[in-house]
Amino acid sequence: MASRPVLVPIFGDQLTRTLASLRGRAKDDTVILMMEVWDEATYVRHHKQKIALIFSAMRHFAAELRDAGWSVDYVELTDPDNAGSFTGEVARAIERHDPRAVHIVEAGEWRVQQSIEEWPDKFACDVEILPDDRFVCPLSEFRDWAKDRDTLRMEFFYREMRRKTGLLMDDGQPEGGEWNYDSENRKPPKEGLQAPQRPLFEPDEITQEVIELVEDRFADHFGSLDNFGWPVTRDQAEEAADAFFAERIECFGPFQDAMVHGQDDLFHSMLSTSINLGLLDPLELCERAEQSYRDGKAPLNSVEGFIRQIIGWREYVRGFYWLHMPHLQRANALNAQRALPEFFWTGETDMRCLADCIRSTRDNAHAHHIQRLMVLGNFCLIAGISPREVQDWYLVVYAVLETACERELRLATAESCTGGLLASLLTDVPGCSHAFERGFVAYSDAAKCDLLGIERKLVEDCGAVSRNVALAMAQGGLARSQANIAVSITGFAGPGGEDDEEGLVHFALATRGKEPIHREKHHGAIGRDGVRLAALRTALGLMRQAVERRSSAS
Ligand code: DLZ
Repeated sequence: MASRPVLVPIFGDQLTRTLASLRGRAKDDTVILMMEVWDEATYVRHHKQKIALIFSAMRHFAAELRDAGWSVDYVELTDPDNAGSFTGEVARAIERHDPRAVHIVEAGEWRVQQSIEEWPDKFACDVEILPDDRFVCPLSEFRDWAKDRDTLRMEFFYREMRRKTGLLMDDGQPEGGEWNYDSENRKPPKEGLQAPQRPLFEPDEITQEVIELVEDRFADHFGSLDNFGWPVTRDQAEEAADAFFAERIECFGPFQDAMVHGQDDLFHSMLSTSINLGLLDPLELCERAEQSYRDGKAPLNSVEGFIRQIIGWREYVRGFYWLHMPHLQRANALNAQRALPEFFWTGETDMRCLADCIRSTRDNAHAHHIQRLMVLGNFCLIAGISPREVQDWYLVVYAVLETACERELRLATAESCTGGLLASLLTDVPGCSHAFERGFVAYSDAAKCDLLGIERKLVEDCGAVSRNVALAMAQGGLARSQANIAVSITGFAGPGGEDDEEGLVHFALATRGKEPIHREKHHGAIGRDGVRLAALRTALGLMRQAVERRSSAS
């Protein structure tokens, strides 16, 4: 490589050779960076199969890129110098390669996008964040569509996408005269209905190694690795798609709402993991589905239903997510507050449909849309289960408190701008209450001094939102509690005074017998909710690192 290259980080759900950051790039001027990082694998306690699938697909993709002549710098989870986060790893790669620029495709998750938006300020080289153009509807288009509507009906959005792509259109009208054929898609299963087995892929050496890694490092995560058979390469994903179009699409529509005990997937395509990782192109799949109909191999109701899942629901949920984040994370329009029943972890319930869906999720790391929405989702809606708890089950969270419980650690919080939100989050988790020792809400300067014993002069000299006050808050929280670990938050959630930097937040972590740690974040004017939510995430991240590194004895 003659001159300073461009560094192209590729995340685990960007495994596409035509990714915007690779398109048009010269191989001898590019270093691709792929990173297995602890933060991603543990920010929620992902299902074991999900971690194994992503790491295996990443390793296979790296090998495929190298075979094609790309230079790939791949950091494994077990690398002793692994920094544990995307930002930390990009920083290390910048030291190794001295690139003239970093080109990154925007993240699929708000949390990760927040961190990459900090890169231009953090790194000395140019950073270019490119739109992810693997979707039919760019986010700006979704925003325009949503702008003047009272209600955002998926069905109307879907019609726009049909018009835009021309899929199943006939001279400007929907093929067959209707936009939606769901009324034909609710057939009960006939006695003895048997779907063909979808292809399961025997783990090769790479996958086997990753499975062992996951068993070793993530032994206490939910789910089983016994049935791992997901496609981990583009070739395998295409084979899975071929089998769906040859054997199952015909019955997919009619039996879409059916469930048969012992046949977890029935006629569902099971292609979403490959689409979401980037191994399959969603539009190509829709075109193949349409072709099956045009060739007389699949009925219109099946094909329309399949296409609606992809250019309708998938695109709509993405647009809705970005439109409403970060508020969506804590939204609870029906004020549903009931805790998630214990049987969601064990599958032990007499309600057979629920037991089947939970067992299937544990064994396969997957629930198709009928299991997910019609059974699990409907149960949670009717029972008034807190949406946050349901989301956490899907993502399998609870990391901080569970680890603190296991290690018999006690936590304390000292909060200013988050006004007790962190304490509230830590008391949301049933069965772990004893790990949370106490919370101080010290919003005013006087409260910081009275409750946490901070000297008034320190607040006057440094300002309430400062490194020194954050450190003093965390140390005060530790001194005035029985906790082993205390975290503090003080910041400007905005809108504030002229001199206040909106979105600036200082954090500190105090651990008995250790030097306290300070962190500082500049979130910018992302709104009061946005700053507070981002602050919660950082504080939880600090706590998680602390509880994972400590046992109660230390
Ligand atoms: C889900 C996941 C996991 C478990 N681990 C990694 C990882 O170590 N490295 C990586 O590049 N991607 C991982 N992913 C997928 C990311 O979470 C996903 O790319 C981001 O959430 C997108 O914003």
